[in-house]
Amino acid sequence: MNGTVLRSEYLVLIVDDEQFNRMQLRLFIEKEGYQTAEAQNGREALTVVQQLHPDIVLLDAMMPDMDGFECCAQLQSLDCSKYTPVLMITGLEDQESVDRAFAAGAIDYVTKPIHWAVLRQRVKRLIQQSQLQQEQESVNQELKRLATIDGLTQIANRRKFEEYFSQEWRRMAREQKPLSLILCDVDCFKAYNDTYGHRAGDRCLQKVAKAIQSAARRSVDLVARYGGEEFAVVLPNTNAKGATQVAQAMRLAVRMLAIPHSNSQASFYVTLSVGVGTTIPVPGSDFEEMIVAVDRALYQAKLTGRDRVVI
Ligand code: GH3
Ligand code: MG
Ligand code: MG
Ligand code: MG
Repeated sequence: MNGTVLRSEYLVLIVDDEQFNRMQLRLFIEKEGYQTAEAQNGREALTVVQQLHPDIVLLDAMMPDMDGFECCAQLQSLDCSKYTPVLMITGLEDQESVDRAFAAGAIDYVTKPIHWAVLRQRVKRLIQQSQLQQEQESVNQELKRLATIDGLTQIANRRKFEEYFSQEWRRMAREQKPLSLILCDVDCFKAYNDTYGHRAGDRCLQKVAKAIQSAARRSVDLVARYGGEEFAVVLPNTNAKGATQVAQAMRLAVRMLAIPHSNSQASFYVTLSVGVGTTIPVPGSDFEEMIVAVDRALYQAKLTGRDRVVI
């Protein structure tokens, strides 16, 4: 962290009920190159934090109309400030006050009269740490997102499918509502690769994934790449009729891509075989059986000529 250059636009919120204290802090903080905002009590501080999103809060403990301890606790519970460091600056030196401040979520504690050289270092370090923490947080979120996405098609991967299907299985069991599952498999895809090459096969899978995705219209529907040229679709709160309509729409969407396939046994174009199943899950039961049943329906679609939906 040494050598990190601080942005000049960092905003420090100064919260103190005494105007003289605020002024003294402001002059010092601004001389250090920060911007400042002020609040006279905890309640005002909460409002300012939500409006201006300061990078750090310097918080007095004893103030009328919401003291520093209560304010600090509330800042932790706000989405916009849960990572904002709170530095308590107070005349209270007793153990109970120190304990209360840390219990409320303060990240550090400085007593009055202020040791300015120490305050300077603390403010700088706390802002740096909080910036790093926020960067780390967004990297973690991105990694989490990437772990659920298939690299080739950019739709959900099998891991995401299993997580979502199991979650919706339990939810539909609780609510005693129908859950539908669709499994799709591209027809004669080995022959497609053999005819047009593996790279063309990859591009075909990307288009097929998009077409299937476009036929799943609700935000709760999940389309995932289940395996090589297989896709799984989770349709919560959907009965057999609804699921069959979605399945037909998916089959048609792929057919309408009109991707030529001269060596398919089913058509002159790339087509999809689709298996559909619907059930109201029994609470506590396993979802594996449903996957097996829908896979069997898909197999029937293959046996009976491909490019079709079987329930
Ligand atoms: P069926 O109609 O019975 O499903 O026949 P099929 O040829 O589609 O089925 P099979 O399981 O024999 O072959 C699947 C093929 O899909 C073989 C495999 O190389 C290809 N495949 C799987 N994943 C990918 C991929 O990511 N890219 C490409 N280009 N091909 C893939
Ligand atoms: Mg005070
Ligand atoms: Mg297959
Ligand atoms: Mg296939």
